[in-house]
Amino acid sequence: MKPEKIFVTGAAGQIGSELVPALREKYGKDNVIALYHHNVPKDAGKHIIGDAGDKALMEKIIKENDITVVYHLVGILSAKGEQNPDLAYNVNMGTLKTILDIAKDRKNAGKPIKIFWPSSIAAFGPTTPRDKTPQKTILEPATMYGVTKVAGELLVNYYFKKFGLDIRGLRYPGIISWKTPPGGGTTDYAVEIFYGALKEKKYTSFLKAGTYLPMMYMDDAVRATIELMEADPSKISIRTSYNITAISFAPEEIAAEIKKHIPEFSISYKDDFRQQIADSWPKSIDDSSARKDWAWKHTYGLAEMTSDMLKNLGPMLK
Ligand code: AKB
Repeated sequence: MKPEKIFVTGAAGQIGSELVPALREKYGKDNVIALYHHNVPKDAGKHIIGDAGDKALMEKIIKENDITVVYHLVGILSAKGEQNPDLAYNVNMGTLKTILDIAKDRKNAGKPIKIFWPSSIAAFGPTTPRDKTPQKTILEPATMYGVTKVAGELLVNYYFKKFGLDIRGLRYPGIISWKTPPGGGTTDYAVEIFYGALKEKKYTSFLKAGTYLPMMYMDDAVRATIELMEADPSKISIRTSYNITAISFAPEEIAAEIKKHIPEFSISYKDDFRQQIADSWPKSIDDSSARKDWAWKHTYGLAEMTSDMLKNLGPMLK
């Protein structure tokens, strides 16, 4: 069997920068092409610099490299999206439609492409039940980012039903990682707090104490993404995007966990516009469909994640 030929857009982002090496490890370094917009890392490997909204370029890359799998990770996150809603709409919706249309043409030409597309807990909104948020529930987001996630979910489901494209998605919770910092999200406090703890032994949270949000360590997020894409299509009962989660905590709880390693650490609070976004999102998620359909299981709890973050980020900041 010919190896999968994989194309990853948004490769410099928080998830892309860890998913690309994981895919290269699994499928071979020459079989994974990364798309960078401007931030090209030193160890970029096989890559192309360009804009995911450039349809002609995307078509050329996919055709010339006989791409069979696309991880379309390009996107503007929640907080940045509220500061520039037009940008969030154009980037998030425009690039997704471009990739889907190319995949449709390729399928018609007998060259099907499997696609991964990330949704988010931002698809939910203030009218959604906030505890153990079910897979099927009210989707009335209060952010432009969330609007693009709901519209994106409906669009990928439409292309699956109407054109038979194999598209799979996850509603990611906040992702915590040490290799690349996130940018422009509401859950980013849970990463920034580690920088504050290690550099200054203090951190001012832009979310209030008591703000619970669903979260996941990057190792689990990368594994979930690859496991979903490797699952037999007969196991995939949800084509909009799967609820997925690992842990739920509030700022004071992660601070208490950090304090176990750095006793002098202290947290203070000064909330900003991101509080309103966080207040519109679930506190915890019911991901039983993912657990049942393709055996999703997280491995990192709050304690394991905190010690791994401190162990890895510490030397990087020296
Ligand atoms: C954000 O905070 O915008 C993202 C997300 C939950 O999708 N991390």
